[in-house]
Amino acid sequence: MQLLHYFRNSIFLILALGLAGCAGTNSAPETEAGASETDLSLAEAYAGNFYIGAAINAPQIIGQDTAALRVLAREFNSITPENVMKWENIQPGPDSFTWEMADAYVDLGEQQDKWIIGHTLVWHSQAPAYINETTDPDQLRTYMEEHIRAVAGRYAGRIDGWDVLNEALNEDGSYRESVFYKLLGEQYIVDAYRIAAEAAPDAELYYNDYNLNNPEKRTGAVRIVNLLKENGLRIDGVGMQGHYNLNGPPIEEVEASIEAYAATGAKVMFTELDLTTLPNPWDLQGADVNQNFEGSEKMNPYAAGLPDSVSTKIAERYADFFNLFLKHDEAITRVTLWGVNDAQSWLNNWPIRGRTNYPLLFDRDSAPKEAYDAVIALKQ
Ligand code: 9MR
Repeated sequence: MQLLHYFRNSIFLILALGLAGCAGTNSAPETEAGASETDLSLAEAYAGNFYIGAAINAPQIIGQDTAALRVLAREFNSITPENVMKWENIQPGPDSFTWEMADAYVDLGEQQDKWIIGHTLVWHSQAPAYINETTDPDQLRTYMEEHIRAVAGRYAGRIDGWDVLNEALNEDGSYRESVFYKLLGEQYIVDAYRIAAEAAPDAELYYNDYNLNNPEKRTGAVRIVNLLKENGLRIDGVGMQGHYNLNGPPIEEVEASIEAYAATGAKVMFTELDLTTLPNPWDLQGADVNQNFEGSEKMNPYAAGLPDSVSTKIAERYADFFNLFLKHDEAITRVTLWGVNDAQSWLNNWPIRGRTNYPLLFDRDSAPKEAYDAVIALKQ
């Protein structure tokens, strides 16, 4: 399936290049995004390497954010639902499902011929109260099984890859004490992947987490992959979320994790890439995390615009990461940005609400940024 997508992309690329050649490129019309139509888009430029994805939100799914949708159509060939498939949104009660937005998400992906990701089946966060408040292991196992069968089963053959389990590890590589782990132990992981494989036999199945560059957490993720393999189960890839900043993590740490996951035989994906450009209160020496930083100018330094020097720093950091991804493109099958444009980014509201952040490749008007140019330039 994935090969087929690559093949289709390559054909598209050859056609596009052929047309460009015939038309004569000098008078190329400008697109809304500012790029020339005969320039390669991100998806086209990286078609031989890996998918280029974006997380999309509700206004985009329902067609309200038209500028973002134009960029999505042209620049990306994979999508992830930022929020609409989370448990509390899709199954708020044991017997109630709200399929509308998730259905619209998959329809959009099919209309635009995207590699469609499902996010996420089992996660301690954004789970409804009836899950978090369960105290009976059998009841919880049944809830989890019904949820995976219903959701993964509904989109079987349409969703290409599922984040089956999300963020199940602590930073030291041990298992997070989620309600699932507390009541069911490690077996819940084995069960989740067995059920997902049955419900969506054609979808790739992933483990997804943040800070997977961290050596201790890396060990935990490798343990999960091996646990599944030892149980005769399928795990197709490890998703490194990639919520990074301008200084950390070190590229070498990220590379060591790519190599460790690839060595297990799993594909590697960057599933939620963004680079925060704002200060983090937890990085400040002696900062009181309970202090309220909302509205603080010190913590929101670029509210009126980004200085060129910082824009260039972001671009260089993106280029460093994409160089690394290209170096490991045999293992890496997808790089997904956590949003189409800066306006949409969760980082405007985390860890402090209401800031102006610049973490993605397109600006608030969905125009390509210096970082976009830097990423494209690696393929020219
Ligand atoms: O970007 C998402 C934000 O809009 C939601 O409020 C939040 C809680 O559901 O989740 C954010 O996305 C998270 C993703 O699902 C899992 N990894 C971390 C992402 C950023 O918090």
